[in-house]
Amino acid sequence: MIGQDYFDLRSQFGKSLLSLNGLVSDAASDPDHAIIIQNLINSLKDPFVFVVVGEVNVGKSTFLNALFGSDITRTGIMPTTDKIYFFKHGLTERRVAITKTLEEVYVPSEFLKDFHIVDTPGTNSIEGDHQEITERFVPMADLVIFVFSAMNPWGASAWQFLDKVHRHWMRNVIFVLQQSDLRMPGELDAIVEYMKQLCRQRFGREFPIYAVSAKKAYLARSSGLDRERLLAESGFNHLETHISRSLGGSATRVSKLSNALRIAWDVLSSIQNQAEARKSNREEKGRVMRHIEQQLDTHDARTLMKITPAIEMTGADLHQASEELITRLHAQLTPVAALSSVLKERREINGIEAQLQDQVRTPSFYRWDRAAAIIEDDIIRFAEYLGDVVTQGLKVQIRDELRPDESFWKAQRRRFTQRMDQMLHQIVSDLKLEADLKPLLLKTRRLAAAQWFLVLPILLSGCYFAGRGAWNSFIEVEAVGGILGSALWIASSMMLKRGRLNILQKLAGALPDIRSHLSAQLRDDVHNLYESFRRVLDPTRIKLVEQERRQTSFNEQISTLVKSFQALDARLKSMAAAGDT
Ligand SMILES: Nc1nc2c(ncn2[C@@H]2O[C@H](COP(=O)(O)OP(=O)(O)OP(=O)(O)O)[C@@H](O)[C@H]2O)c(=O)[nH]1
Ligand SMILES: [Mg+2]
Repeated sequence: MIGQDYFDLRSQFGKSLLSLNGLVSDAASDPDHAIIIQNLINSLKDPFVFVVVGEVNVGKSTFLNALFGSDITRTGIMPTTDKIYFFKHGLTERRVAITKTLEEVYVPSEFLKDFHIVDTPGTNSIEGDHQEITERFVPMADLVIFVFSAMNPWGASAWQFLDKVHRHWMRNVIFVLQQSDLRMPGELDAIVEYMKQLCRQRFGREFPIYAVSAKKAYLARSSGLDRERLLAESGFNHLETHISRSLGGSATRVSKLSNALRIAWDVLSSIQNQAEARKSNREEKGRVMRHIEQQLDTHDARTLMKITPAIEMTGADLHQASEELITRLHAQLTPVAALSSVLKERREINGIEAQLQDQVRTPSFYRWDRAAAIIEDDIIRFAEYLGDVVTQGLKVQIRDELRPDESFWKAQRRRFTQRMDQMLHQIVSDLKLEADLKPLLLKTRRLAAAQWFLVLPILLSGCYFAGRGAWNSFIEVEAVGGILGSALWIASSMMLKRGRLNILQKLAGALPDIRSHLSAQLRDDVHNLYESFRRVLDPTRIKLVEQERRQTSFNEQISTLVKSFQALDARLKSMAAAGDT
């Protein structure tokens, strides 16, 4: 196709402009940008204008049909072009008379989207109308094709017409020596040479001249039979190469595309700047977000540190209560107390767990309430700080979400002290002090009963032998009683000692236990409160990540466009250079 290179470049440019258009709407940039780009896209559609001039019957219309492989000028139906026909693309075929010498013809041929064709009557038939063509159509033409018949290229009217063409537009003129099939090659060469000479004499310049046979070219294109040979003989190949090159290198077209590209660059740069600004804005927000995360960790640790002494003190309370309990149990868990328990059990262990809990709970309650107040205070102050940072740094209004109301804090305090209390209760009950002591009391009481009711009668029966002076028997009986009594005493003492030791160990073990449970609980509570700030910030965080993702793809699109604009620029420059030479 004629001008293929130019059209390729133009369609590439068109695609780039469409991508740019996409970026413009994505970036929600200046509304003018969309209009500018739309205008640029429309301007690319500007078709080339070809004007054909020549004497009657030299084959102008046939030439046009052959050039575009289409029977638009209908040489068959209307052999003589009687007025100026301006061919344009239309969805249906339609003719609009503009003046009595000019008619616009709309034809649904694809190539007419890119080329507007002006077919003119023979210069020798319209002497008076030369002016309309030279003044109206030649200046708008990208190419003015002067057609001469190879049979007689010397008709005066075409040359006189050329005299009237302003020198400025002469650079767009080419000569076509039509109907070349009617001449021998040698004759054609001589004619071409002579025409060149004539041009030099008459206009002080030469025009590109191509000897062609439109008849053969049209046949090649329409019938397809012996296509290559006919096309080669038609001389159209050279002519088309020349036209394509001159279209691509057309100074007006190249500068038009270059201007369009420059405008598109401007829009792209402005979008790029906007993207840069958005990027630094987002990065700044990212920094603020990271700062907030750090602050959350720091404050979380700080609050925890403030209330850690409460754990130590609760530990100390438990320690003291345990000491007191141990002292009391020591007094009770003796073999003597066991002996006296036979008549009446005075050793009291029911309720020792509850006492232990009460002893720790009373001061702790006050402490945990204080700790809850410290937490509340810290959280409220952090919420204030966070509200400021978020408003200023992230440009988001979340103050209300950050500030829980009074009822939240009441419930929070109650839950907190309750949980601490429950934990204390759980740890003390898990010691199972009473459950351990009960069988010990029972066993030692039984051992004591055995001493009273077995050993004492044996010892007393010794007196009977002593009264009779049977000292040997006395000694034997007393020895048996003594041994039995000592054995029971030792057994009871050891059992009680083990019991005391067991209690001691359990209470000693409870101390680190309560510390670690309380710490874990506190850590969780405080952490959950600070964590709720993170949750409030989640939507903002997600938005930032999403913005970053979109921005990355946006930047990729920008750099793809930059590359294609650079490639277009390079091609336009080389086209301009080719046009200059
Ligand atoms: N042998 C030969 N005849 C041709 C060629 N081109 C056109 N003709 C014939 O020349 C005659 C004129 O062709 P047109 O294309 O109508 O010429 P035109 O210059 O448009 O004529 P007007 O519109 O009357 O000025 C027709 O009979 C064509 O068949 C060619 O390349 N070789
Ligand atoms: Mg014609």
